Amino acid sequence: MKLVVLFTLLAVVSCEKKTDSETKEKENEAQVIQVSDGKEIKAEEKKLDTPQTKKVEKALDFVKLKYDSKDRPSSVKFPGKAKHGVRWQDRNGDNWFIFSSTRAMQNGKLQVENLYGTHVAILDGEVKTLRSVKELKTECEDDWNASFEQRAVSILDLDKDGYGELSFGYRVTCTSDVSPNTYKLMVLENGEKHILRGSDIIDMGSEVIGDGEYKMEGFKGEKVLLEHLKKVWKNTVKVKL
Ligand SMILES: [Ca+2]
Repeated sequence: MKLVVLFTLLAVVSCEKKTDSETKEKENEAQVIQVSDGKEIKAEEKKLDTPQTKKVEKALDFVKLKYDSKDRPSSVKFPGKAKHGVRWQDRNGDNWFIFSSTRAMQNGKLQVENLYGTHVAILDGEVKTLRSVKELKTECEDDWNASFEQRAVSILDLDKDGYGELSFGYRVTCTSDVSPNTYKLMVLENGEKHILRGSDIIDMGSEVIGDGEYKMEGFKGEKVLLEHLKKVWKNTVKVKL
């Protein structure tokens, strides 16, 4: 009789252990299901916009997309008139970056352009402006000019964190003769801006002016982004006249 009780007790304990084990498996299954569910992932990712958390979460695929202004939703707002744009998908959703400009008068007659860059991301119908960049006409007695550098544009995900990195640049000048322009080259990632700011090099054939020196701003150890931007600087800093 005692043996029967002992076996019964052992069986109960064993059964309880098995039940614990099964429960753990079910929890694991539930986690897997949650991670596999695209909607659940998106709901989680909407909260993930801090550098501290973005590295540890599962990333959506970064994909560069074809930009077509006809596809651009009316909810993508930007100042002035669009000059061109780029588009990509990443963990922020459907990303649009619009290069635009407005016209401003200079010295009462000549028209100059104010430049704007606007990064808008759309996720599950929610529209967010992640970063705006602008270069406005400043006080300038001579000719003021600002223009985007098309050769500097790239969209990559070099650090593989699921957030696209948009690089672009523009030149600004206030001068009445031929002299180096201020050159600003930047990379935007998930609303953060890292920039190289300096002056460009003018190649006039018989003479080259400017040193192409720059200073770094906004870098906090993003080595891969800095190295990329340095290469872009080297490839785009010179202007041939
Ligand atoms: Ca990235």
